[in-house]
Amino acid sequence: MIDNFGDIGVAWRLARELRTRLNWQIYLFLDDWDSLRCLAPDYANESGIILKNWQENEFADVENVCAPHVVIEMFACRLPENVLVILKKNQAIWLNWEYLSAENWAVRTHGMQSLQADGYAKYFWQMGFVPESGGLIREMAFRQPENLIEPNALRVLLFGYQSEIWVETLRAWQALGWRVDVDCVGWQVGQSLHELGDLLAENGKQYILGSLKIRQIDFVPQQNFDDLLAQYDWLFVRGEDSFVRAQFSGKPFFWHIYPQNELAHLDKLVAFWDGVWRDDATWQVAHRALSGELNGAFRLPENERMAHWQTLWGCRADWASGARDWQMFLLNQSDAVTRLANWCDLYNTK
Ligand code: TRH
Repeated sequence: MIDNFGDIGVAWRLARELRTRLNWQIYLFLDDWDSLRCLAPDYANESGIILKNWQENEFADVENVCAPHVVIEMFACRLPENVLVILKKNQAIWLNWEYLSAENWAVRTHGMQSLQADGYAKYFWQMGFVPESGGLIREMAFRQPENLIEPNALRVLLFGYQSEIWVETLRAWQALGWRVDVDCVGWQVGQSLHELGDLLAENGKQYILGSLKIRQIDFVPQQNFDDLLAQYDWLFVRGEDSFVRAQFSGKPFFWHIYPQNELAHLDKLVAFWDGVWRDDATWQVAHRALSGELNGAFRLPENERMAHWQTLWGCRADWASGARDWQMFLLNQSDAVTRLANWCDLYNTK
């Protein structure tokens, strides 16, 4: 999808891990090569992953593709006819790899069969945060990177979608007199700052807003993304894959969820935070209010917004420790590829 990296981000991460961990031969079909180039500038050197052209609902270049054991349909992309023919001829396992959600229905439907009109079974793979779900993609080699920078101000990364709230947030921090180094990555936050307050200097330069220093930074390859996150105290992440990496980083974070029609994304948001924090400490209430506003649930009066930030600042040690607890909860579970390998083994012995 234009200007978004989540679909290819998850597909690429999964492809690499299936290859590295399970030694599967991967054919990855895609229609947006520019997005892949941003995430993986040296994708052509990735051994064991063969990239192929694909056009939604129309065409997939299946020339010289080996008979598949498993076909993964990412995010309900709908397989072209020629792929369906090969899949069925080879009696391959057919998985529908869904968007990540903490909602109960997602956990309930993980691994469920959906019989097609001709009786062929497709199975739902629901990534998730609990052992009963399809898990999260975490590389076998994953180690929490070290924070190498000795900060003399709070360091915050903003990777989100366009919104008026960015300007309001920065103004609140300024009014509170915080010393913050703010780095924006991706074009959307920078665009919001330009359009709404002209708070962002040209690439590479800093904009000073009271006690805030605001910069636009370059997009890094996906392999370096965890290292990037490690350099900040607070993270604002979005979508799906950066959201998961923020959780693995153990840093306090806000999730700017991909907006959906009729605010359907708010159910996903609530389901996630309800799972992370089960009590209602004052700072958690503040976090939820700010998170709701960021995600378009409501607009806070300025004084309330400031009060919530102040609360969160006062309780930043609790917030950080909550984030580390959640990180450990996730790291102590098996990852999606381990679960997938086990699931396929079980399937094959049926
Ligand atoms: O790009 P996104 O907004 O993707 C979204 C979501 O996945 C959403 O669910 C989907 O429906 C929509 O696209 C179409 O956010 P996400 O998922 O965090 O993906 C960003 C990817 O970019 C992730 O793999 C991390 C990577 N990345 C880098 O590799 N380097 C960078 O510097 C940055 C900022 C991100």
